[in-house]
Amino acid sequence: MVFEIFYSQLQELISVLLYDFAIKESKCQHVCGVPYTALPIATLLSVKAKKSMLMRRKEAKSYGTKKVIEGHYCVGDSCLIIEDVITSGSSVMETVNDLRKEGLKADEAIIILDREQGGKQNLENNNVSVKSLFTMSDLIGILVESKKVTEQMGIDVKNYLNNVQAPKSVSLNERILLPYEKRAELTSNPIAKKLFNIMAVKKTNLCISVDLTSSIKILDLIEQIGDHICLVKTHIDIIEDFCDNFITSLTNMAKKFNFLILEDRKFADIGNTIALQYEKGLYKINEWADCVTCHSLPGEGILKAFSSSNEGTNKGIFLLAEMSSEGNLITPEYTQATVKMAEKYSKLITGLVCQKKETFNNPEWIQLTPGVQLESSKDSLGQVYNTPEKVILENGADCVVVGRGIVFAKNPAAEAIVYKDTLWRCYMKRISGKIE
Ligand code: S5P
Repeated sequence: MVFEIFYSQLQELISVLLYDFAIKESKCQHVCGVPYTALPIATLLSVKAKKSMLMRRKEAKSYGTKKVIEGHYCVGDSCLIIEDVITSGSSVMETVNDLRKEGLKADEAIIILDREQGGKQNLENNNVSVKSLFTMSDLIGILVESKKVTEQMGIDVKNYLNNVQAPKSVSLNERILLPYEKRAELTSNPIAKKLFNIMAVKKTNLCISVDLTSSIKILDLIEQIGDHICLVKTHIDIIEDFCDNFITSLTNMAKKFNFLILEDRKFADIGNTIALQYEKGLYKINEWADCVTCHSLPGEGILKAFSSSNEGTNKGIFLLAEMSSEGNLITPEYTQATVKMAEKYSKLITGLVCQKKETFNNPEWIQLTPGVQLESSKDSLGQVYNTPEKVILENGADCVVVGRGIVFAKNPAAEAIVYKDTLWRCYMKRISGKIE
């Protein structure tokens, strides 16, 4: 969109239109252009509207004041953000965050062109109202009408914009601060919606990992702790006396106690094999598991396979972005590539299995974090345990996996209550924003 600065008449016309459209009546004291392409138009508007201009540096100076926001302002002043184009809204959000850190009110953004790919919604989720001079639909309509592009091209562009939406985002702090019931409203994955709601209603974010090899013992354990959990995580292939009745009993318990079932199969093969492992064989996982875990290692084919297997059904995937075990080979680049892959298949994704809050900030997904016991420790085979406080308050976990900490406790039912209460207290503290 930077082209407008190459034509002085066009620049003047746009600044007049923007001025009449949104600045004339505004009571704000300052304007601030999103660096760099909106700086020229923001300068023109600041002169025309006689409002002082603030300038946001993308990198703070390494000498002098080291300020990120330059200009004359007082805490509490309001500042209008000017941007040329929005797609996801993330550039506007960076400027908003820096202005807010200075104590300025930055609650309105004026945009020349909204590409209608989710940016407006993302900004509104962050309490920034958006006014755009044009939307992409307006522009395409004008181009089709004046026969500058064909009708078919107009339809293709609109379909593209509908299909390629920016991931929903709120600032990192807000993902962590938003209560589960709010996130249930935001998410587009049906299993994430259910799980957020179950956590909110039952007041538990405890997932039990029932790593036992006897079906009777598993059912007996769940009968004791069913009221205190939101999710049961199985490794179906370790059960020595597996039979279809076990699945019937497990799914009946899921209804009775209102929890979901996650089969921790950690799929990691080519798409075709995944489809067979998911739907066929002894376990027919797709018939009873609400969601499964899956590695991103083989590439997108794995998610395509689940997409077609799950067509028309309400299922979800937890993608492994990080692991809890010592010396695992996952690198930061792998983790970020996994998050990118998840974004492309956002509707299918219930959440990510990961260890750090920085891993993602999409509030639609659930951060499932294993490797948790009441004391930090390790087992003899590389498992690393963090405490409930650490994983919820520092590391951003939304739903916490506990296995042996409960399963092998002297009194699993009593221990489940201790975990549930501790984890819930940490979550309540987190959403209150009172984390030191
Ligand atoms: O990174 C991971 C991912 C998973 S799903 N680390 C893990 O430990 N898990 C699983 O969580 C693991 O397969 C096991 O079933 C559970 C942790 O069990 P615990 O007994 O160590 O609490």
